Amino acid sequence: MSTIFDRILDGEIPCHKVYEDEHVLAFLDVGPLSPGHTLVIPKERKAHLHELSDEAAAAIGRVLPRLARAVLSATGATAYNVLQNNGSEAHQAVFHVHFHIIPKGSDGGLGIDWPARSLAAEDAAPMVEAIRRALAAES
Ligand code: DGP
Repeated sequence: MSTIFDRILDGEIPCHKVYEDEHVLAFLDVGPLSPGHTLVIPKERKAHLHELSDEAAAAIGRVLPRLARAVLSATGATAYNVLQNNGSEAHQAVFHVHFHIIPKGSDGGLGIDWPARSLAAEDAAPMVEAIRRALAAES
């Protein structure tokens, strides 16, 4: 299914582009939580992070720190969040993978509800086992 970011990639609608390479495009969020709020997207058209190829994921990882430095430098912020939502229950609205770089400070930023619980040992052991099994099945 085509998304608004596909249309940006195809040049059908404009964006305030800050960076582009063979695999990645970055542009300002149209509804910023703070000045400099930037979206970083792979050119690979996948809805969720876990669907990305290693190549697209590596390309994003390669430029994220550089883009974060540039956003900090441009805004004067010293704190920021990198947010990446997957699934509508997790607040994803555009179903093309994207990373938010959101400066945090007196001029706004991401508000986070973080309802932490305690990790019980009897829960941790089977969870580690299940995740390791899933990882092993991937390779
Ligand atoms: P998310 O909830 O993680 O799926 O965030 C989607 C973000 O995309 C949201 O912060 C607003 C932004 N957005 C939606 N449509 C457009 C658009 O047409 N242009 C730009 N630049 N940003 C958009």
